[in-house]
Amino acid sequence: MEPTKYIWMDGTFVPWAKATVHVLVHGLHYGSAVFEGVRCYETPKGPAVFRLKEHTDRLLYSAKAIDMTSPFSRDELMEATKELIRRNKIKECYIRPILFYGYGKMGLRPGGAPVQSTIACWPWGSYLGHEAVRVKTSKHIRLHPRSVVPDAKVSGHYVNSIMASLEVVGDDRYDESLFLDFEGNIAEGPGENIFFVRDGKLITPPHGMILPGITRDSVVSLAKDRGLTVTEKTVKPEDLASMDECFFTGTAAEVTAVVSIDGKKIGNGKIGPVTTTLKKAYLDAVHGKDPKHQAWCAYVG
Ligand code: PPE
Repeated sequence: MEPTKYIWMDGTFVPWAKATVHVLVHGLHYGSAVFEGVRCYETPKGPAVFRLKEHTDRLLYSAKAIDMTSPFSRDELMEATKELIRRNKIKECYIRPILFYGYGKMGLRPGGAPVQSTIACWPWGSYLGHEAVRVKTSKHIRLHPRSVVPDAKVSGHYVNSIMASLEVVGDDRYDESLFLDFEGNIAEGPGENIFFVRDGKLITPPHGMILPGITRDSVVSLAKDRGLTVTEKTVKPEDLASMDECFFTGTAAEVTAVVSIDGKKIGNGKIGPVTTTLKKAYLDAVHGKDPKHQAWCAYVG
């Protein structure tokens, strides 16, 4: 991780190395924190944070899932994000806001622990490391929707994603893992949503078991703008043989082609035309080059 100059912490900007906490913060012990992953891109009008409002809204929605009240409003968090980028004088970066239960209370009822908030940013290039990835179905299932609030981005949930990710570490046949849900349907990657293309039409697993990604939502709009049909429906592993293309979406992963699952090729095993079109559409939109979606770009100024 390449440090930047400042981190926003509880309302003030502190030098990167000074943004520290006590080892007894509640969030460290129990995962009682909520976070976002956001990206800022260079555009013809200067740096712009992609869908900052939607990410900030999701952060505050996630906080509610663990009965946390943010000390800062949506507008304050959005302004802090933009000011952080201005102060760090960075054109493109990954942004990581987090709200966590802090120091002063142990035990499983977090009420009484102070809520702390930080926003950091740093350069983060290719997340999956390849233009096209080979995926392995995890032996772990996506968290049961009744065990957690599945559409909240709670830090503790991510142990599930870590378990799945560790399965492909050191295995040079695979680049990323994939979760099935408790009913055996394809759910999502450990940090990405998934789409399939069959006969020129897009299919993606529905809300309910997944984190409903903001990239997923953007790609659905961009596909519809191009006259493509998008259906949200369950996909079973046995349906994979009939799919022509597959790709992951996510803030970190952007649009990344999936060319095989469990060693079996998807379509001809190459990056497909619909994936290529939507990847370009997404990269144009984040770089402020899609006139229809200017509202997605929060210009830092
Ligand atoms: N599912 C999961 C489980 C997930 O973590 C992400 C984001 C998505 C789907 C896609 O959501 P969105 O970014 O709104 O399109 N994963 C974040 C964390 C990655 C990390 O390793 O940290 C991200 O992409 O920033």
